[in-house]
Amino acid sequence: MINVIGLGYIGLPTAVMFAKSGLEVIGTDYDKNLVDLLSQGKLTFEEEGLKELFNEAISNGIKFTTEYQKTDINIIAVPTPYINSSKKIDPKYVIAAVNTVLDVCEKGAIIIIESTLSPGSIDSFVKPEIQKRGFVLGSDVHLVHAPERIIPGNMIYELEHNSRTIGADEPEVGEKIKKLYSSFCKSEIVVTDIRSAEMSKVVENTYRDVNIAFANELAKICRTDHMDVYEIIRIANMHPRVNILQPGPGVGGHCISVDPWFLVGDYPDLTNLILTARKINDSMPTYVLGRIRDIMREHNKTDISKVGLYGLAYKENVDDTRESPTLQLLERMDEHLAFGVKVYDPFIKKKIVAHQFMNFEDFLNEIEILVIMTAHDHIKNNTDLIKDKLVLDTKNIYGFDGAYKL
Ligand code: SAJ
Repeated sequence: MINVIGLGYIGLPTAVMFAKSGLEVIGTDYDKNLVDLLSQGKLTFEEEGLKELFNEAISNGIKFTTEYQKTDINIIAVPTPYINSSKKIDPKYVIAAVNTVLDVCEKGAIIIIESTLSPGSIDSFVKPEIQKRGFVLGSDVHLVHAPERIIPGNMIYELEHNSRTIGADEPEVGEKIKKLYSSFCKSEIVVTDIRSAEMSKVVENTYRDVNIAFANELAKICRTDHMDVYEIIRIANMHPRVNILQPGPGVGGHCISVDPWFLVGDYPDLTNLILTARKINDSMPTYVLGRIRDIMREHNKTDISKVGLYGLAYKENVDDTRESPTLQLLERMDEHLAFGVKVYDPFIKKKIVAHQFMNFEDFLNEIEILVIMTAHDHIKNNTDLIKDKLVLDTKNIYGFDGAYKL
């Protein structure tokens, strides 16, 4: 039996995927409310294809509980936030989960950590915790790091089709877990040591952050000298060895905007490029604020409450608002005493910020300047409704000639 601990964005899809493949799965989370909802067959977030998979898992007998299970396979998928002041990882949830597994697990159990960890975390935080409790690593308990790689919006497809990494310091344990994941993963599964697995995960997200920062810096350069950054990127990308990403209003989500900080926190003297990239991406919401101010000035507008931000989610077609550029922008506005800006996102069904509208047309009726922050298909399919607005299109989705860009 597999006990999946932490039923959030990663744990839940992983648990249902194993259950769909016919394995006995129990999902554990300390949030009783969440466990109750899942036990009643209700999903806690939206994700393409998740509902069908969840229903299949239920018919295959998946159970949800707040209790840790006595078993030999334990998968931990709890959050790993970073400490804002030191930029280092905060492993407290992983440590707590490991300790509770140790309270109940069978002798010889395998603990698989899926949560992202900074390189060396298992050696410095997890192993000492296990040894302190008198467990012998490699016989009483075995450790594996199997970092996830799935992208919100396409999680289910990617769970099956992305290759993945299994980090284990005991090769035979690595091979056993590789076999376990191949029950649903159709792609290559690489077995390596724990530290390389930790590092490669953080490197993947840092690579993307640095490359997005390059695109964002180009957008700023091009704006200064009235060049079209999108045209320049399009042309440059025709070179066979160039692949520039797209500029945008900032980098959100719980991965790309977080993981590079682990490297900065651990190697402060060596991370010039990575730190600069982080700063560039973090500067983008303020940059958008400057663009809004330019447009207001150009049109002699002074009323900030006539500005509407479209999109609260951190990226297109998801309902996830963690670290979202729009939330970052609202924070900046708040600091500058610019209150009253209107907000709308078709994916966000709960009020989470002031002046948030639940109906698109009501929102449009209240505003003169529309700032597209998230490229949901919804806005792409409704461009005819925004023709009479001044549009700042930070995602370059809107072909209309008069639209302002980053
Ligand atoms: N973004 C840009 N320009 C781009 C691409 C993205 O501004 O050209 C922005 C997005 O709008 C968003 C942010 O970056 O705000 C991050 O979005 P994303 O879609 O690039 O990635 P995430 O954070 O949703 O998921 C990433 C993925 N990692 C990589 O692509 C290397 C995913 O595979 C990981 O599983 C996930 O992080 C994770 O959990 O680590």
